[in-house]
Amino acid sequence: MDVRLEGIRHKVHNGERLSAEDGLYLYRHNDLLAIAELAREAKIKKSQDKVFFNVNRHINLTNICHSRCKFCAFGIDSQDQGAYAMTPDEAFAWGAEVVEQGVTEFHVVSALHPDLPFDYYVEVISRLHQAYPDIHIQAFTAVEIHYFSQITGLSIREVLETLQEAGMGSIPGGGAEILNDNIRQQLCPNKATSDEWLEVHRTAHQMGIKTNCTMLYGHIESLEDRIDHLIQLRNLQDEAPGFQAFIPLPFLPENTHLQGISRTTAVDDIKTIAVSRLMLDNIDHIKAFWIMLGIGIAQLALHFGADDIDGTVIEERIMHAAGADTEKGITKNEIIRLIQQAGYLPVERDTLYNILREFR
Ligand code: V47
Repeated sequence: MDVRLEGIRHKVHNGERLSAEDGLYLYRHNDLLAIAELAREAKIKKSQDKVFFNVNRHINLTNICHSRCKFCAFGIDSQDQGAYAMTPDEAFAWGAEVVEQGVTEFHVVSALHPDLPFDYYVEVISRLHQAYPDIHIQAFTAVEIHYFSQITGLSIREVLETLQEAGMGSIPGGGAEILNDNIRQQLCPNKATSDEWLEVHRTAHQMGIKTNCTMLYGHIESLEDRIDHLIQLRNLQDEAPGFQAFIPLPFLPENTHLQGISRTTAVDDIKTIAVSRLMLDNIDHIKAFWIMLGIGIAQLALHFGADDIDGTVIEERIMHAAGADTEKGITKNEIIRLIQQAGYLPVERDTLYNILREFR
């Protein structure tokens, strides 16, 4: 009998918090099915047999970025071929064209554009919100919010208040990468530090704005760094609750400055989902983002603790620039089928996890 694993099992059964050492032990453990069993137990306690999805459209306003993170294949210079910045009219049209398809969320993220003023972003949100007040706008990662504060001189709270007034409903989880400044210095020195990223989410939560959180893994970080990242998210959630979902993002190396690094393996992806479910006892949802994991692994992830499979997405760009070979969007019926086939109950949700419809 594996005494250490039994100890962890005991904690999971009793709803006790796992330590950093427990998390590392699980990551290094080879009995995938034992880990699955524990993570599934934790998932069932949170969301029973439900697996959530939503119908959303990603709107990536521009790819012109001064940050140029080494892991990113999306951001480019304004002179580079393929550089674009949507006008507010174009951004509006991009959203408007899918409204008939039953979209309940616009997911708006872009890049750290060197010249576009904050007013531009406020205008885009405001126009979408005024025309479609019932569609939730999840917009701008903490890194973008921090950048808006830098270019305007407004505080983080003031930036958030302005966006909220314009119609922003919640904040996505991007830009977290790995919350370790040595690693950020190597990968993404020109954007928010770990503390700055956490501070944006802390402020949002204190204002009652819900947010998500992510972890970019499978590049230069160690397993210890990943566990430390999870614990920082867990600590913030204890201090100022507001994270709705955690989304682990496997690094896709194609077209990036880190091309010598191989893609993560299926075992690593699945373990990361399971360890996240078990470590993040205070975050309700773990999202298997099918765009990055691939549909097959995303489906398997539902047996390893994930209870959300993101949405229909409709035209994703950031991950496809980095070699994601999945479709740019899938239909609602396909999502329902892949959740049902995995033996779970598909539940269409809105951005704030209100249940819109169950597909029994
Ligand atoms: O912050 C960039 C990551 C993030 C690559 O909140 C890459 O519901 C892998 O955060 N390989 C943006 N990852 C996307 C994001 C997101 C996606 C879906 C749902 C939600 C949510 C958030 O994408 C970036 C960065 O961590 N990223 N380049 C790459 N080559």
